[in-house]
Amino acid sequence: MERDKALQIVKEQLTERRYLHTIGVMETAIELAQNYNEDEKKAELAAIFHDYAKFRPADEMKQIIIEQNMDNRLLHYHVELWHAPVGAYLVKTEVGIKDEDILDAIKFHTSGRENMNKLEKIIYLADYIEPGRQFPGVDKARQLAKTDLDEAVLYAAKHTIEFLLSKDQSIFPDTFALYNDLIMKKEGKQL
Ligand code: DGI
Ligand code: FE
Ligand code: FE
Repeated sequence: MERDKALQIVKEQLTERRYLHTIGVMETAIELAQNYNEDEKKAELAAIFHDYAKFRPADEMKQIIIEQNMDNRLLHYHVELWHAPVGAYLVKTEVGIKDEDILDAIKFHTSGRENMNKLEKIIYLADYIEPGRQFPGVDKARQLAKTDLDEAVLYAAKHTIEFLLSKDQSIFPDTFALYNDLIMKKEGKQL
């Protein structure tokens, strides 16, 4: 699908602010794809559609999670997590994107997971560091992203966990799985 067509479709699903965020994620994801030898077109489309379901009502997302037999742990965790897997489903059924790599990158963009592939990491990270993001530490993440994809993803996972801890929020286990996975791979390299 052409970029302009994809942007036109997603624009209808989003607020102006969230659309600008999406453009930022798209540009960042393409840069990361170039830097780390990933398919630029897949990165572009995954980024454009990553927040497709962001404004769907919680009831609708809950119903889809149940009816489509998705990971039912999601229902016990924060509603903010739901737009990622539900987005992957809706991008497939409503938009007609069938590429499983793109759909997985959308599905895991919020929580992350163990053993993420390169495209998943790129979307996860682009979402965290796109130019519109402003929070303490984002520049460090942007710097790491230039030289070491895993280090940058680890930094994002770690700081997301810290952020959620500081707000007394529950944390989805897959985020810890991502953190542990990258920390252990790093230890493995050092030992
Ligand atoms: O959709 P975006 O805002 O662009 O970014 P995102 O998909 O990474 O979602 C971020 C939101 O989700 C942010 O407010 C933190 C929240 N979040 C991510 N993982 C968890 C979580 N919230 C809880 N409670 N638990 C999580 O594990
Ligand atoms: Fe999101
Ligand atoms: Fe996003």
